[in-house]
Amino acid sequence: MAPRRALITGISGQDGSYLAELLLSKGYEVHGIVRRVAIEDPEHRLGRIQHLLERIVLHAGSLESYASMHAVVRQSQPQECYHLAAQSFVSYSFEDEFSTLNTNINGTHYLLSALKSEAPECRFYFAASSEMFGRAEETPQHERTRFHPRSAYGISKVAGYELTRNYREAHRLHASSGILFNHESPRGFEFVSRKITAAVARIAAGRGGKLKLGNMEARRDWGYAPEYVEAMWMMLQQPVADDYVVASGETHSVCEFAELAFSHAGLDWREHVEIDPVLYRPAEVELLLGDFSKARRTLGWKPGTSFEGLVRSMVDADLALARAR
Ligand code: G4F
Repeated sequence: MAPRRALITGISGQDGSYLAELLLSKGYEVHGIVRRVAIEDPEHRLGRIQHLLERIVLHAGSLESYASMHAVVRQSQPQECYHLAAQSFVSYSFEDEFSTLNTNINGTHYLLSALKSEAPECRFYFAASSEMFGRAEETPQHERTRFHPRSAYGISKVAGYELTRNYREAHRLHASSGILFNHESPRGFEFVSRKITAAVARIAAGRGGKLKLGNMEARRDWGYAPEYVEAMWMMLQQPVADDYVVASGETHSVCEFAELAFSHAGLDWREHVEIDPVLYRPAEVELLLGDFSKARRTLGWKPGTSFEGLVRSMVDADLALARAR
């Protein structure tokens, strides 16, 4: 039997690389879309998928161009499409709302439209986000909790979620959204989790310096990224497309994250962390906590890594990196 063919946008990111590994392990033919500059400079820009390059097919394309999305879909003829690419840094979305909205909303629309015309049987996954809940009206948040996004990023994800639902209802696409809460790993430096664990390793290695953080009272529901990509795959194996919250079901503050990370390396966070008001966001999402009972019931998915396990494994990975330098 011919292998199933999957197309991943954002294949060079944290989730894309874990998802590519998962699909390859299941015997899929994996295609990915990356920017032309990445194909020309794989060593620097494709670091997370270096080890997969001989086993996947990369296409040059841009979320900003309908023509390029259409061409990649026509050429690759995917049976499953995972749309993970986005401008995904919430704080950057305050600096440039226009590019965040353009890339994230148009990119999703272009891809859905290309699938509708060139591969209408393809199953589609949209990477929605708990940022859509924003100033949430209820805790924990579930699939029916009203959205109140607090950033251009959150707004762009609500639009992508609605586009996905509309293509499901109006054009009969098998299109699902995963409303994923924060999910981390030793890969990916951009978010507060890795910023903290990398600083812990630097300080533990004697290279000093203070760690500057913004709002340490914000609370997030953090899980382990490789487990979350399994939920994405499970969604596309369902006979009927639907939307699911994927979360750990625990909430912790940034301060608790820092406290645990520093103490795991035998350090006291209070001696090494400074608050920098510049890092505060104009509108903060104060509290996220996900109710993943629908994913557990329907997909049979549940998280396997505790908050403590996640933080410790990220610190250990960064300590090992620092030692190897
Ligand atoms: O790690 P963060 O930047 O992640 P954030 O904003 O929650 O977004 C992440 O999770 C979303 C899912 O809910 C994804 F959709 C999104 O793409 C991304 O993966 O910030 C977490 C919290 C915030 O409250 C922020 O204000 O940490 C606070 N924070 C405090 N100091 C900081 C810092 N965040 C960053 N990035 N850097 C700081 O120095």
